[in-house]
Amino acid sequence: MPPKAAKSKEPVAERPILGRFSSHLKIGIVGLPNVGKSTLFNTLTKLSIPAMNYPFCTIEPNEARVFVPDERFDWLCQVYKPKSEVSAFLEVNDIAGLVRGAHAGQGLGNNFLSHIRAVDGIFHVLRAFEDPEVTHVEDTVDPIRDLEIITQELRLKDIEFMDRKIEDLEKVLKRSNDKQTKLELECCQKVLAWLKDEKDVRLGDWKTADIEILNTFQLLTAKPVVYLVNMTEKDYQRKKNKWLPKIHAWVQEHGGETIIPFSGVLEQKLVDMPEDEAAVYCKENQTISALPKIIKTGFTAISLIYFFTAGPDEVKCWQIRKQSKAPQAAGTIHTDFERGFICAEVMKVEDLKELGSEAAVKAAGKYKQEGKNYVVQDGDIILFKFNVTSSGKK
Ligand SMILES: Nc1nc2c(ncn2[C@@H]2O[C@H](COP(=O)(O)OP(=O)(O)O)[C@@H](O)[C@H]2O)c(=O)[nH]1
Ligand SMILES: [Mg+2]
Repeated sequence: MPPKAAKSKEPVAERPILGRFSSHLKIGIVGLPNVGKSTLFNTLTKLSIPAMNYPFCTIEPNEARVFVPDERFDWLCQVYKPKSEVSAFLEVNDIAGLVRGAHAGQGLGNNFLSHIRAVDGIFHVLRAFEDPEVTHVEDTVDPIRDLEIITQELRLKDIEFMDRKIEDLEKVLKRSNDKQTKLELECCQKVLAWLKDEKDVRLGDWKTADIEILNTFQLLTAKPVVYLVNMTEKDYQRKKNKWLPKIHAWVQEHGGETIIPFSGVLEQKLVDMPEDEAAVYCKENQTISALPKIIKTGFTAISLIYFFTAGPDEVKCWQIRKQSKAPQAAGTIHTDFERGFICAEVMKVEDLKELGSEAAVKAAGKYKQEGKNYVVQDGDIILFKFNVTSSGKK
């Protein structure tokens, strides 16, 4: 993640983020077999939008669109009491287990790896629970070894990809001495050396030009990762597990991304109970579901944010990629909004909450008109002004 976000009105030119620039981003659940991936997926599915609400897109059984919990959204709905409420969602894919040797095709390896290529971020599930009933492909429970296996597989696949890319580029250069091809080749060689040094692409300090080239490749180790540690209900409840400190140390050494402990059995129990019973259970056992945190962290990890539109008809979260400018954001509502973009009228939920009404926010000078270079911030409430003539041109 970039160190500082553009806070001022004048957008600071942020370095582009590794990854696709799209508002349709998704995260995949990755890990060895029998670590709890599908258990996690199935419990998430209970919090998802039913597939029938998407008549125009195919939702595969291994895909779910999970509601993103948000107090700001809930509050806006309370205030506006709209006829329709549309919250943000995280698209999660359950990907079949990877095994040692996957990069070379073991256990349908290439197939699974191509599923990882199609997602924009990774929930890396680690097994830190013992259960003689549940076998482990590597025979013993050892999440550090598992981390090494998966990371290695993804890296080897990227190395193979870069090797092939470099070969292709060298062929092209033999025929023509094209400047752009040369730049690409240099970038690829740099990236290959990095990978061979056993480092993941997402941890590199790449220049803007390199990131632009890298973003055409969808490398597996370029994708953001959130580590999810599956443990027994008891370990999760007392926040203690013998593997946690070791996992923490490993992750610190390999990029320092977020680690979230959870318990597959607990989550399963909770979704199988009626809501009020689940609440009582959590209170009595002094525990909580980890799913809201997992969903929110995954959403942020893949660089998604959302802005709100709010009124008596509808309160809606519009999800966009971080760094989107106002006209692009408007385009998620309607292409006309982007084409005929005039300005965005923006207020913050916090200001509305504090001052009590739109009029009060205006009176306090906190209702802002922003132009086409405004970088939309998470949680902005926006009203777009646009103008499209009948000829369809601005
Ligand atoms: N004891 C225990 N078993 C679990 C837990 N999470 C999942 N399992 C069991 O482990 C087995 C494999 O889980 P599954 O989610 O299918 O793993 P996947 O292969 O990674 O998708 C199933 O029998 C689950 O019931 C957990 O937290 N504790
Ligand atoms: Mg599974």
